[in-house]
Amino acid sequence: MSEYDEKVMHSYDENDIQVLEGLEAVRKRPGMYIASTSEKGLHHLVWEIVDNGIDEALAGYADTIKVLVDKDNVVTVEDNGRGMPTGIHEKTGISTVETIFTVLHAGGKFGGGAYKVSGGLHGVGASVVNALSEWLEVKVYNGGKVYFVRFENGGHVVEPLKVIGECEKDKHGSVVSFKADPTIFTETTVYNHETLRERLRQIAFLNKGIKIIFTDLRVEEETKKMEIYHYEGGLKEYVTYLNRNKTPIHEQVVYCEGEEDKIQVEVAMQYNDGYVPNIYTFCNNINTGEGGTHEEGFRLALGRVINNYAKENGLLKKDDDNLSSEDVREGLTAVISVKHPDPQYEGQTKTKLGNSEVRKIVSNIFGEQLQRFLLENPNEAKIIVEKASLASKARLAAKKARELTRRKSALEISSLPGKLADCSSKDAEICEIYIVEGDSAGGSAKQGRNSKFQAILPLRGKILNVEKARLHRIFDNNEIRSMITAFGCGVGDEIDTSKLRYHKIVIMTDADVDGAHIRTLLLTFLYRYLRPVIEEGYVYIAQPPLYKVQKGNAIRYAYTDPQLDAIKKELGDRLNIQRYKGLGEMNPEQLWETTMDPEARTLIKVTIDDAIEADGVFSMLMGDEVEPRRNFIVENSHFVKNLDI
Ligand code: 28F
Repeated sequence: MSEYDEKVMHSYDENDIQVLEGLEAVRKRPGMYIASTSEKGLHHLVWEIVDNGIDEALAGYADTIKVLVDKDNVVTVEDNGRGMPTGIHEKTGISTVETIFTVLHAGGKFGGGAYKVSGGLHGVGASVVNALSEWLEVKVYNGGKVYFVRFENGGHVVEPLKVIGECEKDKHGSVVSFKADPTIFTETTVYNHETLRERLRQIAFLNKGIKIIFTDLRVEEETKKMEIYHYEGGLKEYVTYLNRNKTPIHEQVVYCEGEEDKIQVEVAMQYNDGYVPNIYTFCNNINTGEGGTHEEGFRLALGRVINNYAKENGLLKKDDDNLSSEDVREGLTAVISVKHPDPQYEGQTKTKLGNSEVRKIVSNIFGEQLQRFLLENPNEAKIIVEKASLASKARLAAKKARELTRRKSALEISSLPGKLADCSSKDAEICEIYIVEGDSAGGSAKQGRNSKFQAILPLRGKILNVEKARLHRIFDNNEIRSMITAFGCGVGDEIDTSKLRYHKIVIMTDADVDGAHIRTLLLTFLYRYLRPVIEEGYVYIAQPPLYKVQKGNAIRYAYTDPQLDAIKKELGDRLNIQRYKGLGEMNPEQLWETTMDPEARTLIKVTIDDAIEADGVFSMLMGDEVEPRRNFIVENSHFVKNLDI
């Protein structure tokens, strides 16, 4: 018996030892209960507690959730609901509050039948948060009393629940504060402000009427310390927000909601003048990134209703081809949210909704209300049908262009782009391809590289902004065709990353604003048409140095300004400092030493943590509005990191 168990025995009877053994299991194998013990897992702790407050609000008893992060990364979550029950729990013999925080899955097992709506995917319960915390405190306000309990070292109660004071008779609610255990979260116990902010705002969009007040005391600027998310319009406002950097082609957001067999359905959508669809789906407030039956139901109804409307109103001739499902989604921003008492998740990442009954329910509810919207708003209806008809025509042209690309890439080696200096190895795992801006930098890279495993593809000038071009123009573009054929993994729906010829795709551009722009264009293209390549971690950004510092024969490179300062301090005076304006200024050896040599270089891996936010950022960077873009570039000198893409 470990010391851990012994301590437990002094204050608990047999049943409770089991309880605490449960929490010890969580500490031994946290990965079984939360995604990981990295930054992502750390944030899971917050979502777990916030979800419980949201559940209380969805049950109709609370309308405000406060989330506070203090300077030491202690998180406090508060709701104004009924307050966790303070009486003795029938099964455990301890207060229900303590039970909730010490019994695994207490919410489900001991629950009073009301289903948990939020969470779903993580939904592991407050006890897991307790188990993984250095300390955790709960306060309950109810009936004019303030109750309090504190746990330490992964869920050991310090003293049972007790009354510590009085409050106004009509005040009620629950407050949970905790400090994540640094011996579990060894990578970091520092919360990411943006991650918290984005998800809390999203939760507010997904649950109309609930007010979420987010305070982060680590933020320096006084006016930015607190933000309130509160959307009476719910998904309608979410769609307006998602289209904020785009140009909508009709004013009103289509909105519908309904319920059937305890399944709640909510849909909002609006077309913009772009070409890519942005359809986001949720079940129980969790983003179902792989889609599923709710999305299928939505697609079915969208195609059916728009085609029927178009035919009945003479916008489409009787023997014209139907508008395809793709056509009616062009430039569509939509959010589909269902709340389901018993969701089943499938797919590689378990983010695909599998419940088959949902397909029909969404299709019926959304279909009926979309039809009514079109009948009541003939102007919007006309705009929508015209957009889809144009898409249909463009689709046929694009098909031809795409077939051309595909046929070319089928012609093996000879079809590889002429500008590509390929590597000699054919082992994709070790192969790298550098996408380099400009011929002169391309020349240096070709001479400086290790040709065994490093291929160089120089691109000429600015590449096409795929956000602003239809498919056939994209596939007509030489730079884009070169990349697709060099990568070898296909594109769009037909992508197969197992065919990728290089497991590192490295974007190497100048360290100035133009370079940043080209990098963004390239990332936008990859994000829109080769997203799995980013998702599976094959895309990197090279970091060329900003300065060369020379003293006598010694040469040092600085990649950032602080680094330059450090080198200056170290080497003293009489330095010769050269600022690199572009890759072209480096000779091949320098380029190899500083940026391409795997032993010495730093590569930044591009990740998509939140594709929804990333989309907004791309649209903003690539869209017509100049002002937000300028602000963004000014505020984010290291923007790739902040972009989180
Ligand atoms: C800061 C996080 O966790 N809020 C919560 C309640 C309210 C009840 C409850 C919670 C019933 C049987 C499990 C009150 N009165 N915020 C929160 N607010 N849990 S968690 O009940 C717990 C379940 O066991 C509550 C009547 N019924 C339920």
